[in-house]
Amino acid sequence: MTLDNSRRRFLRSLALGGSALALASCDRLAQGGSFDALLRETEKLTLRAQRALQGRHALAKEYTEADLSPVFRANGTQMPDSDEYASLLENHFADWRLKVDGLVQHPQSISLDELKRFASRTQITRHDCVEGWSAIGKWQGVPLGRILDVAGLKPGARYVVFHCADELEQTLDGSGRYYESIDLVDAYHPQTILAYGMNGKDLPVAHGAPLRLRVERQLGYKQAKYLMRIEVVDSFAAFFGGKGGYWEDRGYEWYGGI
Ligand SMILES: Nc1nc2c(c(=O)[nH]1)N[C@H]1C(S)=C(S)[C@@H](COP(=O)(O)O)O[C@H]1N2
Ligand SMILES: [Mo]
Repeated sequence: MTLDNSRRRFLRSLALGGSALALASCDRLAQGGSFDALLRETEKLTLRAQRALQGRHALAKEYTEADLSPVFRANGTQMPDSDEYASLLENHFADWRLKVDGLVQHPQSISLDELKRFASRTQITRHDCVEGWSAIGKWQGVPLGRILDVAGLKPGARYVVFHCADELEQTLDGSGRYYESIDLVDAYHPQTILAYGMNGKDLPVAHGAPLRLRVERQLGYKQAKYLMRIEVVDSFAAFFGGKGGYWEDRGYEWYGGI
């Protein structure tokens, strides 16, 4: 019996209900190889059920080079407007450091060269902005989990807050500065990376140079650009509007699941 045949019979037995399924299964038991086919079908059902249950652990779809968008639009800040950023850029980010602090055992100050020496991950994914546009890009960077492991989480750690270089509004209390946050499930997701490369080149300024977050199961506004500091916290209630991000403080969902 061919696989196609056995699949058809399996599906038909499902349509016919329990007793027919029992008969079909016995039939299969007698036939060895086709019983394997039945198992494979069952496995597929289990996988689908698991994915549905796991939800946030599932991988975002990855694409191929042929799918890359010819134009990847830049959105939000495209050049941070500060003297500090201007001088970092002028020096090709040689003086830039990623600070990692908060609820960590070993606070870090990591240069771009050091980041590039960690094993990297490259992924081609689709970016979806709430404003209604999407683009497929290739991202290269260090898994965030690797950096968190180097820093060592302290008990009580629950969220990772990303502090960015750009201000969207000039305010006295700093609440106009872009920031974002994710929980540790997303922080340790294999596709969550600190990206320094885009489409095979250094991350362009318009897209967040020298470093941005890619958290692929979530919407565009979670993909914080111009990273300066990563802070591990037990709550983000004390930051600015208390909702965990610049746009969240202005009404967007904190979990921007796609
Ligand atoms: N620091 C910072 N990060 C940001 C933004 C921003 O304005 N500043 N805009 C967000 C939004 S709404 C989107 S859609 C993406 C846009 O990324 P892109 O410019 O690479 O397309 O960055 C997100 N991250
Ligand atoms: Mo966006």
